[in-house]
Amino acid sequence: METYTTKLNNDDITEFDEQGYLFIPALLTPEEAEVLQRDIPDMLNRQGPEVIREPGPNSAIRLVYGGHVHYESFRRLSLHPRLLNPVRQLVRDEVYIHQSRMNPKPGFGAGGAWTWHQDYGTWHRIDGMQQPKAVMTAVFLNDCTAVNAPLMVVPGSQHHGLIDDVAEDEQAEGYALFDIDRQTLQALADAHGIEALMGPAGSVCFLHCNLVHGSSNNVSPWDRTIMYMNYNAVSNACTGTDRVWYHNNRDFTPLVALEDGCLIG
Ligand SMILES: O=C(O)CCC(=O)C(=O)O
Repeated sequence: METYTTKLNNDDITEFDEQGYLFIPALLTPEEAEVLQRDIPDMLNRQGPEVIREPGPNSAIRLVYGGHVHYESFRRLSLHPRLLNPVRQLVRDEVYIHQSRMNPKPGFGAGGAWTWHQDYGTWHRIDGMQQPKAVMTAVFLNDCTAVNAPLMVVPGSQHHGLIDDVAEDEQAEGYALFDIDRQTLQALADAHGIEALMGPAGSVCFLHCNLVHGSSNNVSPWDRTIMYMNYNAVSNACTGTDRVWYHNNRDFTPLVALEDGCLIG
């Protein structure tokens, strides 16, 4: 099978360093995506504190943390060489999982918006991550299109470093989100534009943890599920201990990749 396999080329790495993200459509095959999709209903039925709901009367599920611990399929995904090896190349270090979370973004307006933010803001201010040497991987579990609230990014915005937050928004219990103010977003978007990440299930985007990103609510009838595997450099292990393991994993053991066929073998 010819794939992007397990190694990025220099152009890929340059693109990531310049743009703050690298999008690889269909990095996982439809069969591999299907293996992951099978565990979505069970994840959505979980009752633990790792399940975060939308605020207000809506109560749809906004995030489910810790899937790489609770499900064999996602454990294998977290160690998949097509994710793990590129991430190592991008952070230039061995990595561990800082956290994983699934955002199901359900249709018919139930899946809420994400205001513009950088994930490093929370990880630095709350989890004690010292440097922005972490990479988020967004693994599409559904097709992401123009109409089902795709993830949007401001290319190159990671070069501006950690942007002062306006407020910590407690829009979902247990999940701090440091919004970016309007003036800053306007300037960044005018300078760099905004890109929507779209592709079939199995596509993967590697995102710099300081990249400004967000999404609108999903008014389409189609769910837009993305699994985020968020890796941190081992040399950059978090010092904070306030948050539970599924927000701020304390096991910094360098991850070892499985075989390429690990999801379907
Ligand atoms: O999946 C989305 O639409 C946005 C999620 C997000 O920004 C995040 O989890 O930090």
